[in-house]
Amino acid sequence: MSERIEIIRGDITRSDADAIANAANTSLLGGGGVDGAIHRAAGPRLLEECRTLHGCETGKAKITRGYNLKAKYVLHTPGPVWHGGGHGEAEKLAGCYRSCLALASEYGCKTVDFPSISTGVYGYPVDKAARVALSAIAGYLAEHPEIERVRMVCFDEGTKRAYEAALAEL
Ligand code: AR6
Repeated sequence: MSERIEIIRGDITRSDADAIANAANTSLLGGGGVDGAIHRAAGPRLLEECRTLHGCETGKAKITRGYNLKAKYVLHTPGPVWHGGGHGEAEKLAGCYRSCLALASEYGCKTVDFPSISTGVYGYPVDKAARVALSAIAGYLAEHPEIERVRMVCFDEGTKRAYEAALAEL
């Protein structure tokens, strides 16, 4: 299944995948980083729909339409804040990827793009996060042929290198 996973450098707000994931917070009411960028690019109707969702637990996901984005759907998932690794961070981070992909399957998406969840403001070390993310994605794809392609859209070169290294280890 790792031939269905790609690592690219780019801006996820420009993605043409069926669905993009958003590294949100539990309020689902927007924030900085990739969350802010996705809300700006999608337009104010995204926040209106998010207000109807009443938040989301860390490690789970909720879906909205994509509005002004090319992507048809946004998969909003609050990643864990890094507290040293002994507080269930890896299981929660894996849950983010699995929950987003389960919603993508349910809504008939064939292609899904992810940002590097939790490795910005939330402080998750990117090498560790990349291994957790890619093993969760690969595990899901092994059981779900309906998802044809998953891309990690990395905003900077260091993040891209970390995901490439983790993909090579799968
Ligand atoms: N496209 C792809 N990746 C991006 C983009 C973009 N346009 N912009 C930033 N990144 P972060 P977190 C990368 O901090 O750590 C928000 O305020 C960024 O370089 O956005 O999960 C939420 O509301 C980094 O590699 O998310 C939460 O409160 C990655 O996206 C909190 O931040 C994630 O960085 C979530 O923190």
